[in-house]
Amino acid sequence: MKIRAVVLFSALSFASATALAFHCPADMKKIDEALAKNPKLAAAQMSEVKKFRADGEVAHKAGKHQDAVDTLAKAMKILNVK
Ligand SMILES: [Cu+2]
Repeated sequence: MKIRAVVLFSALSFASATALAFHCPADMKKIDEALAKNPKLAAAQMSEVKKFRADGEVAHKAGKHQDAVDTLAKAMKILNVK
């Protein structure tokens, strides 16, 4: 019974880590698409978006997917994309 729980738990945490790993590129794509449309943003907002986008990619490549998703979410909030 205990072993089952451990197996189930590791399967679940693996699945969520994998889901997050796919989440970041999807978010980056949304940000890039929004940026390609020349959104009407103040210069300060635009530089924030670009910073969050870059930081998110760095975190993603470092394997810190939760950090990446959180950072990319800030950029998406400014761009008003979901
Ligand atoms: Cu990631």
